[in-house]
Amino acid sequence: MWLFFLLVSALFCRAGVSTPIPQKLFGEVTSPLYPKPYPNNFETTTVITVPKGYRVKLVFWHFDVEPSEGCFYDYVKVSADKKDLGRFCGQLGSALGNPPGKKEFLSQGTKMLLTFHTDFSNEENGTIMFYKGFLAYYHAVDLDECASQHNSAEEVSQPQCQHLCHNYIGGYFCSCHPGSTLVTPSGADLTAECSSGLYTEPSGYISSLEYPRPYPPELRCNYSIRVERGLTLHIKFLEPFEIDDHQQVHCPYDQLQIYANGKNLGEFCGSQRPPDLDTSSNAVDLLFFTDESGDSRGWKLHYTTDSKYLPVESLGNVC
Ligand SMILES: *[C@@H]1O[C@H](CO)[C@@H](O)[C@H](O)[C@H]1NC(C)=O
Ligand SMILES: *[C@@H]1O[C@H](CO)[C@@H](O)[C@H](O)[C@H]1NC(C)=O
Ligand SMILES: [Ca+2]
Ligand SMILES: [Ca+2]
Repeated sequence: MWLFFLLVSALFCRAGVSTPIPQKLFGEVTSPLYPKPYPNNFETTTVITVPKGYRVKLVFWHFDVEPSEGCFYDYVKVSADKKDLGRFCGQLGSALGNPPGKKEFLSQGTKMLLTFHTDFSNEENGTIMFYKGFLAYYHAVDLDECASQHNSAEEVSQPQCQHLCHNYIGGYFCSCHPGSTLVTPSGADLTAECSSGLYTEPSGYISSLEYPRPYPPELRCNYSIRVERGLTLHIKFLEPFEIDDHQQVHCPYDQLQIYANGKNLGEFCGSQRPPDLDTSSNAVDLLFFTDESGDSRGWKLHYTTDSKYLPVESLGNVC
């Protein structure tokens, strides 16, 4: 039903009201017939859409639209986030009208609208003029969700991280200060498609999907080990261990987080195996998040238990 609605609205749009451009990372928008003179009595709105997690950046490369006071006759109007970013006419480099110059237009959200409007003629002092219209290029730029968190003036309606926010190209994720419990990262459903699940045997192996071949993109996995009270879990990672990494930023793309009794034992990535862990706990969760790209081989661990009397521990604070 929903799909049907989308199809119908797409067809309706193509019939002339507006032209949605399918989500792409870059592209161009021109006036009709560009670089030939544009038609009179024309109005169209082009909707540029980029994927979630990106914003639209647009620049005019050629601009030649009938100039007028207040751009009353012919104009290009740029808008985004329900705000007008300007109404333009004239020629790049000319003082007549209001040409956009080399200005870069940037949206907050994933959409930018370009309305092109022309009146009934292109005449000046009785001479018919030929204006070529415009050529603009756009591309998707990363939205730094973590920066907008510090800048409350921006009206990005993103769920925000309570503790640490990590930006990456096309998205972001939240994490906790070490020693506290993770509340589901914003926007991330812990999906079940991870062979995730509950491990209750006293020992076993757990690995990322497809290991040792590259793991899939966009995972939100939660592997939980629960053994009887009084038993304590040991975890040893095997070779190869490989998770997408960054030289300056700590695990911005993909990461494996380990929690024991709700306490964060660390966030791991790169090609260095985590140390052998004596968790002093009978409950361990491994959260594995991946972004949309990469070809690292993943991880595999062997866990064992031994019995040791454990003091009753309080759980970490929810962050
Ligand atoms: C039209 O007339 C105005 C003033 O009469 C003049 O400034 C302008 O240059 C003329 N434009 C053209 C294209 O001849
Ligand atoms: C992971 O799964 C365990 C067991 O179901 C649950 O207690 C824990 O809260 C989950 N972690 C997250 C971050 O959802
Ligand atoms: Ca005109
Ligand atoms: Ca981002």
